[in-house]
Amino acid sequence: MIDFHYVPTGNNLKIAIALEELGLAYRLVKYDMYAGTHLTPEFRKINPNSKLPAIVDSEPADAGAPMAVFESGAILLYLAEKTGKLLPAGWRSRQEARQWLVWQVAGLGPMMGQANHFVRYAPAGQDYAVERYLREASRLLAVLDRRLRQSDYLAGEYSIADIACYPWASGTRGIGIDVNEFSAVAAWVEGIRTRPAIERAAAAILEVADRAKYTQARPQLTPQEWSALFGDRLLAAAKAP
Ligand SMILES: N[C@@H](CCC(=O)N[C@@H](CS)C(=O)NCC(=O)O)C(=O)O
Repeated sequence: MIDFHYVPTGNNLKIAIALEELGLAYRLVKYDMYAGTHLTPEFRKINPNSKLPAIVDSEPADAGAPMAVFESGAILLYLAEKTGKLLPAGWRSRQEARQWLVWQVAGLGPMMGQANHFVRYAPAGQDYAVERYLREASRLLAVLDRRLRQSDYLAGEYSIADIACYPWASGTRGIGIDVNEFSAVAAWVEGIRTRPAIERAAAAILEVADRAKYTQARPQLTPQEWSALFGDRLLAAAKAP
């Protein structure tokens, strides 16, 4: 059994998709990032970075103590290694899958994440930051588009690299980018969206009430919520003994 610690966002959808694609048994442990319910010493033992997603596998490969894994890219690699699936068998394609996975967690995710912050959460008037991150998000989507014009999937066959990129590429509307500007990305998103595992994953973690809460154009946070998400409370949780 795998405990899947999550909040209903794109980084977490990656893990729900992989768990569903792989048919692994999992138990959902939900947090409220606006309320800061993950900012506890208990959760920091699972993820020293206090972010979601994280998993705890009670049946690890070494038959030892339960294994906690954090960082969505590391979790995807862990699940692929555990099952021997969702990573190409061929050596060269496997290198491709790893490269696109790391590209997503080091590039597409952080840049779109910053675009999301400055477009949706930051006080108005941050034009430089908005333009900088939107331009970078568009550049990265153009890189993805070029790759997907050469290949149906990022590593030639459907893999954890596609699963990592999908939630971001399918969620560009939130930052005001029309995915149809990138026709190969749009076609690839549509192809993935109709996979049964994607529907099951979305149904498992993206409840209707949460979608409204997390996808508002300009979320109006209370001072307490802002502090937990971006402010002193977030910092204090990391510094706490
Ligand atoms: N690089 C991390 C990013 C994780 C992350 O930023 N998660 C967000 C939700 S998408 C979160 O936990 N936010 C709450 C917080 O920052 O306190 C990963 O890929 O797992």
